[in-house]
Amino acid sequence: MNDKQRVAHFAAQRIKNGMTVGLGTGSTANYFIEALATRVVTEGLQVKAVSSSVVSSLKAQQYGLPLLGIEHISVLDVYVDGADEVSPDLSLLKGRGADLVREKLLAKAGTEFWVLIDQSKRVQHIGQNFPIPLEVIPFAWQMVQREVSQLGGQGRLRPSGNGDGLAVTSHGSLVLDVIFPPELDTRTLNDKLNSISGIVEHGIFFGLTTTLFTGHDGRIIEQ
Ligand code: ABF
Repeated sequence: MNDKQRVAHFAAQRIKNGMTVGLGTGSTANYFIEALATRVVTEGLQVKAVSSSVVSSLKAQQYGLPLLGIEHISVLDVYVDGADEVSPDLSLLKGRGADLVREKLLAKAGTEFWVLIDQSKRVQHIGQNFPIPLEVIPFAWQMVQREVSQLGGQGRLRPSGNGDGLAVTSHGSLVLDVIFPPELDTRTLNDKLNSISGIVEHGIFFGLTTTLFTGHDGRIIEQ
């Protein structure tokens, strides 16, 4: 078992009967979905699940987890997801998989938000290893780019997976990946990005994590 699997199994053991659980997206979230489904099948654990992406919905269905449509819920007991970067104040960078909107809605709807990572995701500051993804309304992308450049950001539209066009999210938005000057602190950047018209959502998750579980050399660190 690798650290991502171990941390996902650990978190799945924390889910209690009757909970409504948000399912994240990515390899760690996949391990969590699998571990949770195993408990449902083998222990008769009763949960309702809400998914953050089509891929995770398919995964949940494959394992027989009962799913609610996101439009049917306003709160969750817990949202469980991975991250691309986690800084010491438990701010996150997410969204390398492009679909940010559902992930942030579920993270905010969760009474708790559990973040599952291995040690490779720890950074000193958000944006250290990856640009910040901004999901933008297509016709506004140049206006958004101009506004972020006034903050010192350098952005480019994300190409599609096969490289012959642009990445388009499931909501029909484009993704502008932006490198900001490292001296811009996460709170300030989060506030500024929240206020720019044309940005549907962005990849900084500030002040949302309630518990971080890190798998590190076979151990789980909880904070
Ligand atoms: C998606 O998957 C993204 O928001 C997050 O960035 C990433 C984490 O991936 P993994 O668990 O595969 O490392 O949720």
